[in-house]
Amino acid sequence: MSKHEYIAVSERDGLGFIELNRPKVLNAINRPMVSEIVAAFEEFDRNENVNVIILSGKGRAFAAGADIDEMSADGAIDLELLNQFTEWDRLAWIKKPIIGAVQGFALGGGFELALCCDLLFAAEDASFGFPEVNLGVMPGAGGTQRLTKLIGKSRAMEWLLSGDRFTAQQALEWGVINRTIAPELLMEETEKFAKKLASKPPLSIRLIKESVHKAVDYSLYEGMQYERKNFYLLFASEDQKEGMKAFIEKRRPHFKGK
Ligand code: DAK
Repeated sequence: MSKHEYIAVSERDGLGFIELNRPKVLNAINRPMVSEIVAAFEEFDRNENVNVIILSGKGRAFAAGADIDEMSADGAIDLELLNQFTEWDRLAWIKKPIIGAVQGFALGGGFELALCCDLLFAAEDASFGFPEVNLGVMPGAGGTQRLTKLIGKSRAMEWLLSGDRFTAQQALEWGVINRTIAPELLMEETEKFAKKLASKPPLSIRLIKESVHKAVDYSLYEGMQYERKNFYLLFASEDQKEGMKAFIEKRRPHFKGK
């Protein structure tokens, strides 16, 4: 029996798959599901056979937000004592690249989860939004921060204040997602791209991801110092020796992730 109740987890060909698995409620994210998601990401991050992680949702949604039934009776002090965002924050520390494959709705906490991915591929009929304002609350798992850093204040304001749903096309034009894909090809195309990343030297991929994330928070000069240290660090890897030797010998490199 799977140890997961709310997600499905599998791995093959260097890829780790996490699928949100509450399709009857459009993958509404409840608390045990958050714990399962975070634990699955951390396990893949430690798993030597996995280079890239793909996150998707089962059924007609990626995720329609946090579970409203579960949240409806919460009080402010309950939430403070529960302190569940600390667990959610650990998603930011995952070192391997995460690709989100979004079909159907990505709303509220579901959209916030998507924004924790490094790359987002979406089905042409996907829709994104922050409807929290219509419930008398607001995003609490990074939505106002991550979206604003991604698309700027004006666009983020429109998205967050209106609570409207936006199409995948709009998300693409505003730089929220990387590409749109025909719904029936979403997983196939996402997997193809993920396999390309999985064939690259894993340490380079890891340190590029880390450096890009620093660019979001650091000043340009601090970020460039950070980048430089990571650049130097890669010269301590066997893969750097192999990559450059293979180029000189005009052959394909064999990377080991060391
Ligand atoms: N929670 C609970 N159930 C949900 C749900 C949700 N967010 N979204 C959908 N469902 C359930 C519906 O109640 C329905 O259940 P039954 O009636 O069949 O039992 C089933 O899924 C199918 O939904 P609909 O019948 O409504 O389907 P439609 O196609 O008509 O409409 C919809 C689809 C996505 C437009 C609609 O379901 C909808 O508006 N859903 C709610 C969207 C929403 O407001 N989401 C934002 C929730 S606030 C946190 C992290 C994040 C957050 C909080 C805490 N921690 C780490 C602590 C974030 C907060 C939010 O996300």
